[in-house]
Amino acid sequence: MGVLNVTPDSFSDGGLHLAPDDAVAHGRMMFDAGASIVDVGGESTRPGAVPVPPDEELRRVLPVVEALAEIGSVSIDTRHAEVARAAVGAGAVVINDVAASLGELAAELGVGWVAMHMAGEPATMQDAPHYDDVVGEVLDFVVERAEAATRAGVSQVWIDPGFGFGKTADHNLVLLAELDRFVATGFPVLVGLSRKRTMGDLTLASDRRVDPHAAPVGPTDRLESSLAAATWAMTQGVSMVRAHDVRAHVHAAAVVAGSIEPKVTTGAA
Ligand code: HH2
Repeated sequence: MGVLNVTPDSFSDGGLHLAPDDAVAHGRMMFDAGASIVDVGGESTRPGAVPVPPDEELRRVLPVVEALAEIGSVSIDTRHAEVARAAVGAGAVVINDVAASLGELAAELGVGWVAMHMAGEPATMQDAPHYDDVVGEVLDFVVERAEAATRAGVSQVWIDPGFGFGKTADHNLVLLAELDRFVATGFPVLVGLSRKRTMGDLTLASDRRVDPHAAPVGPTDRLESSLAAATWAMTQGVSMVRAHDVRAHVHAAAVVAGSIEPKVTTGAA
């Protein structure tokens, strides 16, 4: 799943694709690089993000969804029912729902749905995240939502632990370590780890073992760490990886798939 944020303030690609033509060109590039689906979002949900009024979100995403839906499968990354409804009208086939509250709408519209876990709201979710049992609580939440959506008639439901959404780095790492418990539910699992802060934390700690004054590792310098995390997740059995650097992740997926099920993958003699 390629990430396409049509926003001025997303944490790693904010402002890069604000003009619809630029966004569509980037989406096309991600399809060409092997993305199965492009995830279009018009509101940043990074920690501390200011909410965007739905009419502005719609203005950003609709022309982009409409154009990309002509090329391939598009998901709409939104928390707002009216945005999801209009995006599906424009051709989106999946609602990527970071608040996991639009399952019934997905059933009504006959589209796929991602149930992601978020503790609280983006503006405040990183203030003091607390869980007694982070894996158990996140798992119970997404499974309960996924089962309800399935009962409501959604035929394609993914569950997503929501890395970085009201979670400390330790919470994220425990969730990553225990991804197999999500896979064991039988629901396909989606993970979004690409360029996130935990990648920066781990790589900075590694750099500082060599140089105590090493500078923090910014979002666009987190490709290798993101790939390592995505590769781990794929070996645990996740079904979809949400990523900014599509070609690199598709290559990683090809190597994981080839290692799990060896077969000839090139035409070379
Ligand atoms: N992460 C982000 C946004 N949407 N959706 C799912 N299902 N899972 C995720 O982990 C996820 C998501 C945040 O990343 P990004 O879109 O790059 O940034 P921003 O929220 O700043 O636009």
